[in-house]
Amino acid sequence: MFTHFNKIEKSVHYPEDRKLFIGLKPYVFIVIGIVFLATIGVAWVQYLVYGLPNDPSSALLSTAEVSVKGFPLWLILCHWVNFFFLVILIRSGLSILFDHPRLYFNEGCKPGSEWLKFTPVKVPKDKLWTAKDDARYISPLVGLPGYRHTVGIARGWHFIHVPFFVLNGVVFVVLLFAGDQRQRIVPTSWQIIPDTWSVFVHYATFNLPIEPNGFYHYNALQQLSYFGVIFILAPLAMLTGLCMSPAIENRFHWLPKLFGNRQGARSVHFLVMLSYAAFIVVHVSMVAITGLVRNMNHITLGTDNPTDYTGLYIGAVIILFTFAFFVHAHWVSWKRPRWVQRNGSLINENLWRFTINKLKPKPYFKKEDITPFFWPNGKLPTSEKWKNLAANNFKDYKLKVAGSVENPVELSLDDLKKLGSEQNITMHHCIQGWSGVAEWGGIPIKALVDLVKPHSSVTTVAFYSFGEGLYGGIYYDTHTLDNCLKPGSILAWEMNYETLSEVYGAPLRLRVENQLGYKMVKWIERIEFVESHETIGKGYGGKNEDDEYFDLIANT
Ligand SMILES: Nc1nc2c(c(=O)[nH]1)N[C@H]1C(S)=C(S)[C@@H](COP(=O)(O)O)O[C@H]1N2
Ligand SMILES: [Mo]
Repeated sequence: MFTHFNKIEKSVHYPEDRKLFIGLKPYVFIVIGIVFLATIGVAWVQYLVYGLPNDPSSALLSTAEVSVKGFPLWLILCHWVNFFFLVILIRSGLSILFDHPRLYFNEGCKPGSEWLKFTPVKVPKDKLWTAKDDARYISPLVGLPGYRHTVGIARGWHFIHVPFFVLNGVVFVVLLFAGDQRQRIVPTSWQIIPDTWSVFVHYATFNLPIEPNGFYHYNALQQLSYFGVIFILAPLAMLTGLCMSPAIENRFHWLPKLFGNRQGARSVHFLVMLSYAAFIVVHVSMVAITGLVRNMNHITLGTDNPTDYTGLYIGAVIILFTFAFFVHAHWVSWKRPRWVQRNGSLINENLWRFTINKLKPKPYFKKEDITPFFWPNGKLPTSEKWKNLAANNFKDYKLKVAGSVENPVELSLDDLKKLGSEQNITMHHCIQGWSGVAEWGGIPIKALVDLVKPHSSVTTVAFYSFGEGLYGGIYYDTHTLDNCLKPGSILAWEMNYETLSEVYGAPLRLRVENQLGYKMVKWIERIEFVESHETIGKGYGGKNEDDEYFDLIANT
């Protein structure tokens, strides 16, 4: 069954303990309870005390003078394309979530402060427990691709489809407003609010309201739900998605503030997904309950025929196609993972390289913002060389800087400190989803560049670690020279005003603030200036890019 995993991969992706666990903070139950009481509870009180309100849908039964009838082809296509993308985004998103199965509203991600977690693990205090250790298994029946620590491929699927999901939405909204279909969805009077409530009271108390024919009219609640899904959920999904990008967050600090902070945005992104999922369940149920055959003709053929099964068959074919797509996507994920990585980069790298990758990080955080917790990640080096250096407080450490340069050098920590230093307080964005704010002190990479004088053909800087990657072999990563010269790009020997500790990357670690965490090599052994990342390792730009199909440019 797991022929696609070798032994090491199996131990990472298919752990012994695969139990699903859902943990909610008690206050979340109180919030859910209040929401429940404020809606269904109030509906029942109204029903029991005052009786059922008038059903506003009775006014919608006459279809004689309706001007907008049925659904044009563009609307039908956009609807199904949207369905298809939404399922991909939800399934791949869940796979991403389970790589850091905790959701917070604070930016430090301290274990125990999460409002929701999908892990039974209590982070141990007496031993090193990294964010990678903390990743959880998710069934491939639910997540795309599922299993444990498959965030690279999951992100591939997610981000390949995001631009098309957005494009489909833009096409839909433009055509909606270009013609008269907007009248069906966009409310024109505040009367929609009390009408929606009346319809809701009917549903909540199991008194099915009058059902207008959706070919001509939606009831108020239906109209408002469709409006909300299109004009509230979709923009929220996009906005909260943008907030999680290190390149964007670092330049536009006000953006994640709309949701409190980056983790607030991540939590809202998840809640938007839940709302979409809930909408799909209710929407599909209602389609089935209120005249499946007729409704399916509406949304596949654009006809209003209560007996013709063609619409139902077309719908079934679309759903079968979606299912077949996922079977294929899972096969591709394991047999052709580079395909996912390559297409992800074809679309997104080109999109980002000329846009958000150019943004310059801006200083923002203050001393008080430093978070009390900062997830550690990566495998401590096990080499004798590093251990011996560490035993002597890295006094004998020499950073080698070479490659295509005029003036290769070897520098001790003291030499480096003489060359220059700066201190920055920044937010770290791990690909897994967690973040943390810390102070970093070290030498601007620019000072090194000025010293070694790279040849004009150099485009890329490679940083090699003393430590190994998850699947063995030296950990390394590359950055464009351009990103190494951005504000905040430093080699740090100091964290939170103390000497960088072993766990966090001693003697030196990288900070390049517009990138995700995996690009910030810890335990740096040497630096090489090169013409292209393709000549190093397997040629994808870094250890995780080689082995775990991560992105070369990590802006999102
Ligand atoms: N050598 C090495 N550097 C590494 C890693 C690693 O596994 N090995 N992990 C990276 C990842 S995924 C992250 S999020 C950050 C974590 O830095 P921290 O331990 O300071 O939080 O280090 C990065 N640098
Ligand atoms: Mo990370």
